[in-house]
Amino acid sequence: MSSAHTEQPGTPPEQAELDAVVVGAGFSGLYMLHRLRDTLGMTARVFEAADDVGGTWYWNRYPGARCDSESYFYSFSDRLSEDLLEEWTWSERFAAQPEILRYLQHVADRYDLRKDIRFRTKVVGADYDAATGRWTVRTDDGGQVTATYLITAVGCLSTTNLPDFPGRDSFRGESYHTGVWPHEGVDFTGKRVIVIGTGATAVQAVPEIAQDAAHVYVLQRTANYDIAGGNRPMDAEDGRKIKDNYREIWKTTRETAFGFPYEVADRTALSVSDEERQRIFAEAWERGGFRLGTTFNDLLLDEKANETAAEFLRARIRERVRDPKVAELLSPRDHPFFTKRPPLENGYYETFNRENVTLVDVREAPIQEITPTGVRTADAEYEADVIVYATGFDAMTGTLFRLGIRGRDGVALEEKWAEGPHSYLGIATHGFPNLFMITGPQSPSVLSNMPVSIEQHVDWITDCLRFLREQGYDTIEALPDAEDDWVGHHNEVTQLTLLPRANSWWVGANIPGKPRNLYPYVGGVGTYRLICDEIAARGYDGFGLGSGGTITTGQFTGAARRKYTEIVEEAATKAS
Ligand code: FAD
Ligand code: N01
Repeated sequence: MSSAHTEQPGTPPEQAELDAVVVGAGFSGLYMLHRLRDTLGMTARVFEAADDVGGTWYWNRYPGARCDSESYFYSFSDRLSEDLLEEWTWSERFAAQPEILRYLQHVADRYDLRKDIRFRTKVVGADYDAATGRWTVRTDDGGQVTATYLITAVGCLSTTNLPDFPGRDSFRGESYHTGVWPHEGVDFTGKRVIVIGTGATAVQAVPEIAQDAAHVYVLQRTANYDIAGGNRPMDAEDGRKIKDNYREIWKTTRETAFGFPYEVADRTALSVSDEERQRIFAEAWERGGFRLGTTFNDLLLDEKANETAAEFLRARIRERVRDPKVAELLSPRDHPFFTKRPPLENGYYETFNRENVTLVDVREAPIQEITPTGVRTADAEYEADVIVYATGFDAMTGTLFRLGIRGRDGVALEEKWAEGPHSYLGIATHGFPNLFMITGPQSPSVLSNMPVSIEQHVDWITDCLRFLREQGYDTIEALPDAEDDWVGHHNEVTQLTLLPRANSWWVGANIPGKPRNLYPYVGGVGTYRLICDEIAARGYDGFGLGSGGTITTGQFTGAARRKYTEIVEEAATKAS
């Protein structure tokens, strides 16, 4: 298996006493470092396993990789800098990986962030010492630093999932996981290629690979509802319009349910006639991107409403794929629309009209083993020169658990969360004082346009650290009652939606043995922000506060519960 990671000789291992350690140098780690250092004047170090900034956009270099939030809001907002918004112009509606990586490199340079980032350095352990109230963080180069605050910026999708197929290592050809793609690229010209998986990654990669390969076998276990992407170049006029309106755009992203600058329409799917519904779907389809999901407010809540969107999408597949049997195989029937993350596609379905592309149903005839020459399924053998694993990630907790975090009394995070995440707001968890998790499980995270959620968490953490300093504290810990209350609310909202119905990575179903829970919070980005703000405004309600590792004050009044109830009642009304 090839990897993008390049080993280079490092500088001597670090030994330092810091205010904060941040793990990860993607969107989250870069912005967090800027805030810690330049807003709060703290000493901070970022540890990053890769040899450059970028996170997702450093690792995922497979052909066709691009964002599916539109670039103009898949970036830092006016919270970071209005000048940067003015200065940077995106070349495409959905920028490709190299351009997003260049953007993040530009941010790192513009804010002089690299000098406090230690690259090629993996965090392998973090122990909380209750006697001193400090974290000791160990790195794979033998380094050891201590810090008052430990902030994870490790991303939700940064640990690859490589299924343990029998014989996997016996394959004599080349094999790659899309999430650790080689920097030099892969030449598919004239090669027979097997792609395993049909998630968002495969949907981007397959059309590109098919252009060069002799033949591509696409091994599909679950058909997805792919939405038209509608990518196109951005011209100067597009750029100007966005720049002229950025304040309004960013304000909207912070208030809407998914962190996009589109409002979810305030109507239910069955409240309009069939013709009207089709017209609304078709218009959203034409505009491309996730707008289709915002056409009606009950698509995630009501099965009948959902089925109208599902059938609209199946009809688009039938129109575009010539062979009716292939079209049917590509049409999802086993889960509601948007209960698995819908990929955005740009020509994916037409790819199956090519003579050199074969769709293989590995639900009907599962993969049995990887052989030296390819893949054997229950009913056939497929020979290949290259196997591409587009098999996704051990999302949300996969990377957090690999950090080796131990809180009070040496309890490991994975022990505490053995039955699934148990957090307060997805940011903190009892027993792990001064640990903050940017886009942690049970926060909106992957159910949102992530830069908006990342900025919200980073800004909230920054305000919290400032508050602690101003009040003479340096220790903060989620209280058990507050955490139970949050988890209870999280589960209640989840159960009102259709999301538990699908075997998605959102519920951990892609990883054998992973506890089945909804990992992201589905109550909405805008309302989640209000909850977090209210908790902060009440002196960090639900958190214990103190100094040197000792909590001396703090209570849980349930101040934000009013908001929880509103969210649940609103969802219940739409669902009925
Ligand atoms: P990441 O970008 O994942 O960065 C985390 C960093 O932590 C990595 O560089 C990793 O090397 C480092 N790290 C992890 N563990 C350690 C360790 N132990 N020691 C040191 N370093 C460590 N989201 C959207 O909202 N819109 C999109 O269009 C979109 N497109 C995506 C496309 C792809 C292909 C993928 C995989 C994800 C996409 N996402 C998208 C989600 C994306 O992950 C986030 O938008 C965002 O990039 C996350 O930034 P981050 O900084 O939080 O995490
Ligand atoms: O991963 P996935 P991904 N045998 O988990 C299949 C973001 N992203 O890398 O559905 C056979 O979605 C699995 O099958 P099934 C985005 O958030 C965004 O594609 O479990 N098949 C599935 O088809 C996205 O959701 C973009 O039945 C196996 C596939 O592998 C997330 O990253 C682009 C298998 C994995 O799909 C992850 O996307 C890319 C097995 N044992 C990614 N194990 C944008 O466009 C797994 N599969 C912005």
